[in-house]
Order: sequence, then structure tokens, then C-alpha cells
Amino acid sequence: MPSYPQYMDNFAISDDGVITAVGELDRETQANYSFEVQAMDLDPDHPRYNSTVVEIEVLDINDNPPVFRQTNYVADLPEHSDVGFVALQVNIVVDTLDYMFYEEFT
Ligand SMILES: [Ca+2]
Repeated sequence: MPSYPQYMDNFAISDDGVITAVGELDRETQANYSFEVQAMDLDPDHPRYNSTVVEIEVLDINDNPPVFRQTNYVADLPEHSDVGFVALQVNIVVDTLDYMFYEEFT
């Protein structure tokens, strides 16, 4: 009967070495995991051990909307400003993909 000890609540390893995800993986929270896996032979008198390091990288998917760096943006613009006069630039933190801005007047 294989046992499934837990590693950091995110991964488990079976007796035959299969590592499976058992917890929620969120790249924005933690992108990399590293842990040591140990093996032991079943010599009843003199069991021998060895270990290795397993590193797992959580690949990104586009699961978050863009986030503006500021809650609000305010600009003062002189009247009769020339066409093309820059008022301000808004900026965002994006998750994965390229992005674009568009205006929505309410
Ligand atoms: Ca993501």
C-alpha cells in the first residue's frame, strides 16, 4: 500500500516515485518549488539511502486581469492644448499576454 506523504501541501510522492500535485498551484503566489526526495532500499540489515533535489516550476497561464498601478489617474490639461498634447500615461501590471488600452466613457 503506497503512502503519500505531503510536501508543502502542494505535492505528494508515491512509493514508486510518482510526484503529483495535490494542492492549488498559483504562479503569481509561488512559481517555483524545490524539495529533497530520498530513496531507501529494502535491505533489512543495512538499508542504504540516497537523495536528490526536485525542482518544479509552475508555468504561467493568463488567469488574472490587468491591474492598474494606481487606483485613479488625474491630469490637468491646459485649454487650447495642441492636438497630440500628452495628458498623462496610465500603466498596468499584466499577467501574461500583450495588452492594449481602450477608453470607456461613462
Ligand atoms: Ca498567471
